Amino acid sequence: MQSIRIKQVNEVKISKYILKYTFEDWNNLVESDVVIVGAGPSGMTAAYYLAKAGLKTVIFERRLSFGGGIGGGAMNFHKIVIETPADEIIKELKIRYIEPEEGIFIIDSAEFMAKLATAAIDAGAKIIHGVTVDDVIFRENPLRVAGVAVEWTSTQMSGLHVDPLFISAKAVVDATGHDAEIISVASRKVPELGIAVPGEKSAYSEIAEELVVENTGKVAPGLYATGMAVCEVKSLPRMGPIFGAMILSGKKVAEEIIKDLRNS
Ligand code: 48H
Ligand code: FE2
Repeated sequence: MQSIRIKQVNEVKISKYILKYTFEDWNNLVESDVVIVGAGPSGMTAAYYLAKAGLKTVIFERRLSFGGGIGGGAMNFHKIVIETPADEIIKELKIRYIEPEEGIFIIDSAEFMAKLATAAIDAGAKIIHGVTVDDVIFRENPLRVAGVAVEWTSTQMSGLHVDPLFISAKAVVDATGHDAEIISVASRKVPELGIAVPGEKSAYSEIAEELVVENTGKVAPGLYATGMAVCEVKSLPRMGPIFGAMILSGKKVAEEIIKDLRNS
């Protein structure tokens, strides 16, 4: 058997390449068009459409994985339910499905998260893992959210007080899921934005899906809600393990931001 010749690389070279190209990316991302917080279904769908429209888009994700709640599905079962018209998005991303009845689509959770991530990345979005967003930047005249504060998740977990770095953005998207963490912190620390976070309601799936999509969008200048964060902010019912509204909401928030940034 022929032996495989592997290029020899020493530790210093490995470190230098990682540092050089990481900092190149961060120096570029520090002034982004759009910061999305959370790589769940809504955040990754939004990133796909925003990057496709040519906007410099970054997702900061607290965990070291993609997908948010997708992987957990319902009680860890690996099938995901999507309903029309969200099938247009899964068909665009070439996600395989079963259609047991007209308008209902069953897909695999692993394929769903992998293909959403691939679509966002191929369109040009960056996904940075292991980073938690814990605050916003705001500006007056006119009053607006102008970016975010970021910290390593591991530093946060250590309990040490370490100041964050700041990333500027023309639009910040809260795609953090049930807790609407970014909108909550903005509502608490910048009360003049006038945001209230009443909290989500119990399940009522039939109406919740449409309500989430309808209520997706701007909550304050520069700050947008998508996915389950919309339920938290607009006091809407949850829907349980059905994901059509999450990706339709991600697409809608992207379209709204594209329109707002073109007009400004
Ligand atoms: C960095 C953060 C931060 C932070 C959180 O929960 P997600 O999957 O969010 P959505 O809204 O795209 O999808 C919701 C869906 O998964 C779900 O829970 C549904 C449909 N529930 C219905 C029901 O009735 O229960 O993803 C959010 C992501 C996660 O990956 C978090 O780790 C991440 O955001 N995240 N990342 N900084 N401050 N907070
Ligand atoms: Fe959930």
